[in-house]
Amino acid sequence: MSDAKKPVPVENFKAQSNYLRGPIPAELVDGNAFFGKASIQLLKHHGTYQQDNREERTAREGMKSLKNFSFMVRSRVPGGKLTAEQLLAEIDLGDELGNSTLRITSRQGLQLHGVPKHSLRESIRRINAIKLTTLAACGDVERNVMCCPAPHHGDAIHQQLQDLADSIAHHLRPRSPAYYEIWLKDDASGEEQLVSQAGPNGHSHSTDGAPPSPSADPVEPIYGPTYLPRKFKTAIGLPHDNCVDLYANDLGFMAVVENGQITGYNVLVGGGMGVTPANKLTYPAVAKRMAFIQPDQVLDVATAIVKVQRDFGNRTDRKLARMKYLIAEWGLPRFKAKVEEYYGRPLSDPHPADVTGFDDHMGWHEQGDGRWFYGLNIENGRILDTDSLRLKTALRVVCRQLKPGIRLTAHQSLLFTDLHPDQRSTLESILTDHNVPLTEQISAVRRWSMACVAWPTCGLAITESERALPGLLDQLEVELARLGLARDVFTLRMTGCPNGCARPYNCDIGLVGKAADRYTILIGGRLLGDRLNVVYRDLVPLHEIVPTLLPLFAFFKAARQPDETFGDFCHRQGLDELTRFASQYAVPAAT
Ligand code: SRM
Ligand code: SF4
Repeated sequence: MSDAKKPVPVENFKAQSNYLRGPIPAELVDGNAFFGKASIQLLKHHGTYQQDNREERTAREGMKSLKNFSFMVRSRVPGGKLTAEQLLAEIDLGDELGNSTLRITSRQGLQLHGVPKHSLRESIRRINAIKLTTLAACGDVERNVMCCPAPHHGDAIHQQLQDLADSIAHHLRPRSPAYYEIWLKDDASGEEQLVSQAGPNGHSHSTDGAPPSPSADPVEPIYGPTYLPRKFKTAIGLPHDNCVDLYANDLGFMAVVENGQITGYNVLVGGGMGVTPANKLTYPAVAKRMAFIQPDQVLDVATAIVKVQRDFGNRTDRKLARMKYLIAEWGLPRFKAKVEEYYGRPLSDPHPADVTGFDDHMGWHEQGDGRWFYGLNIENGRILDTDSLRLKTALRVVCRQLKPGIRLTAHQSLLFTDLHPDQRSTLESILTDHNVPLTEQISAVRRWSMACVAWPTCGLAITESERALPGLLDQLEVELARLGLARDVFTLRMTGCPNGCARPYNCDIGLVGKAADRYTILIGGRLLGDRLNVVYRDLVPLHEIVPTLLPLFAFFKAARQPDETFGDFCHRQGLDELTRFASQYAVPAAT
């Protein structure tokens, strides 16, 4: 990074904000429906984005188009673990203050959309009142920490992973009191509202980074006054169940399990999906395996890695500021050496264990304690009621009547947990009565797909995604059934722009919005998420995506090896062979 270059404006906004305050308090009460430039950037660290419904922009002759501003409010939920009361309250907030929907995100979080500025404070206060938080759900800090949500109580492992997710989230949270001052202080008494500031469930103990720095910032001992150069994402997973997509994260901890015990973690660094096509220096990356550490080293090693990115990540070009670019610039050995210097001790080489499986946890499973959990597939994570599907109402009834535990998955779906055997049929009846398809009734391709939000609220969307994928899957289901591939499992992920919010660059089929109504088709990644896919076709109109994929499925059907997955098949054949087959493929006549 050249010292001569100037920091980007966001860096100045952070530096001048007095630890994430800036003009937010004044602008919150200025009577406008929007915030200014600095506040917009700072607000992200408080968990909210200024947006507008892009379909409602009205162009008037001679005037700029008018935006109808509203806010997306994201809750950070480590490991996606919630209570029924918390889910109910978020659904209520969506109805009372938002656009009547709630969305489960691809990182086990929850989002309200369409919250007007005058309801922002109330929404954040009410989220804190139910012991959730929006702090650091977005912004240049540690984001929601993902971990496998399956409540397998037959082993101690899953509980340890959840405890670790809670510990990391708590340890790497911003410490500035700005969040509490701005959103939670009682105006009349000046008292802070009681919020969930209790420590985590007690995992490994940590200092605030080793070796202790004499110049540690008094307010933000880990981040300092300008926080990180960019967002930072951590996930914790298991080799046989990489349901959190470890390799797509800045930092991944893969538990190594021997004789039923976690003996340590492989540390993966530098994953990230975002691409800016206009900037040829940007690219998606799967993480690299850096080290093996003991469970009690996790917090300090995580802190050391965060501090290396804090001190050496690029602050002059946000497009190149993620940790993957620092690792690429330095090479892994130099990066590891710097982490060791910050940590204070050498780190072992990675354990040979690696990811071997991926479980979406859908359907019925015994928990190991006599109770059951049920994974319900929620199409693209959107919880809403329509004329035909009353999902939101069904979830309300389930939460009130059965009071299950709730876990959000990294595939935008949810698990109802801790159900007694005699509640199983009641759960299914409630869902069926509200026309909510049971997971078992959903095709494999739909179940293993996901789409990002995109239009109309995402300001960066180029194409449709969430609203386009269901129709595309309708067509694809017919073709896959015709080919006898209806039961094959492969991941299909769509995004409305190249930023990659549904992780489309390491799955079997990625569909990435590139220009109006046109998508890049990527193939050859896989469910395990440890390999990037490659561009098969660019700028394919939405209506031609299924016809473009069809020859590949026909080839797969004809030439696959036993148990070979679609992504592995495409990877083995290579682009030239796939293209050769597709060019000679004649679509069978309809019967
Ligand atoms: Fe994302 C920006 C939605 C997961 C990479 N993402 C955005 C914004 C905030 C658009 C913006 O900056 O104005 C989107 C808000 C849309 C809306 O209306 O809600 C947005 N991202 C989402 C969610 C809601 C997608 C979803 O459908 O579930 C996910 C929220 C997760 C959460 O709870 O925290 C979401 N975003 C991801 C992921 C997947 C992941 O983390 O596992 C990625 C790829 C992994 C990564 O970070 O590399 C991702 N989002 C991005 C990027 C590209 C970052 C980069 O390195 O270049 C942006 C753009 C940016 O940061 O400049 C972005
Ligand atoms: Fe928006 Fe692009 Fe992310 Fe989709 S991938 S939510 S369009 S930023």
